[in-house]
Amino acid sequence: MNISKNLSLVLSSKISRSLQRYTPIVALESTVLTHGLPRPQNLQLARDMERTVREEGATPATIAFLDGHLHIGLNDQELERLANAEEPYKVGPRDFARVITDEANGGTTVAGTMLACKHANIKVFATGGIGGVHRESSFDISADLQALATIPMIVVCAGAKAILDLPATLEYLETMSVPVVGYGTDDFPAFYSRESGLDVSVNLDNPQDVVEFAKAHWNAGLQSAVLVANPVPLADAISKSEMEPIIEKASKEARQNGIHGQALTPFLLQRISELTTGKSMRANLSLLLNNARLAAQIAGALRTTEKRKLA
Ligand code: PSU
Ligand code: MN
Repeated sequence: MNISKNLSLVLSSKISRSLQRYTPIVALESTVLTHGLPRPQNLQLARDMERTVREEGATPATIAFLDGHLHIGLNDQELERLANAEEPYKVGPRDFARVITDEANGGTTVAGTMLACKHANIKVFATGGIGGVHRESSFDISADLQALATIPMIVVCAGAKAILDLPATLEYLETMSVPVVGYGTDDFPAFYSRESGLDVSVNLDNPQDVVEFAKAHWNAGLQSAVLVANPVPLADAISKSEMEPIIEKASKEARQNGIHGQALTPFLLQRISELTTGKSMRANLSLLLNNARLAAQIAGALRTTEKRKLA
């Protein structure tokens, strides 16, 4: 183990330029590539998400560890390396030291990506679904919630993954002062489904309003994130009643096989994809792109607001 290792940030040339010129940036996580999706869909998705962000006029920053260095923005060759890496780490905040000292490759979770954004001063981030309180064990609480509680940025997701205890997850977010913005909805989205039957904090339906809301939140002295919950596009949504028995079945299998900790979320996502013969994966891909698009629009609105303030 190399004990003198510090965090080494590697900014891609595009991200360095964008930070200098103050143009909009959207961070993208990479656990979804290393642990959330199978090959080759993972690499395809990574490229599609980056393209979607660019189409909306922002610069994508996929964040990941390569050889123990924290990369902010990957070029295509690096994306490919990550997507095909052998036994990559799943890197949340507590795994930073391990991936650095092992000089390993890893995909950053929502929480890990947020920690990276804090170092790189990136304020907008798109993901699929955040982690939360697991159903089987109320002690299995994703570090994503802790990161949302302490890192001030705008995180766009399609709600929390439906495999979770959603009421408990929302309670936790309330305790940690994380406002949940329903994007064009009063109902907290449940990842594969557009609705969960649970309330959001506020319903906003355009990027500018999201930015103003976030500014008001931070100006009130809070250091927590603003979570934007963007429902999966209608064409790819799966109803709650269709998903629930499948989630129950996958959760039961996880319990029977003693799967827990970091392995639980990837196991459930994969089992659900098998049980729905790929339908859940299509919903997953669709919502990821939808979130990348919205995050890019929000990043654009944020830059406009800040430039106006500077002028
Ligand atoms: N959303 C997806 N697929 C994923 C994840 C989210 O559509 O693979 C990942 C995220 O990186 C999230 C992580 O941070 O799962 C949560 O893992 P855990 O529950 O172990 O904290
Ligand atoms: Mn967990």
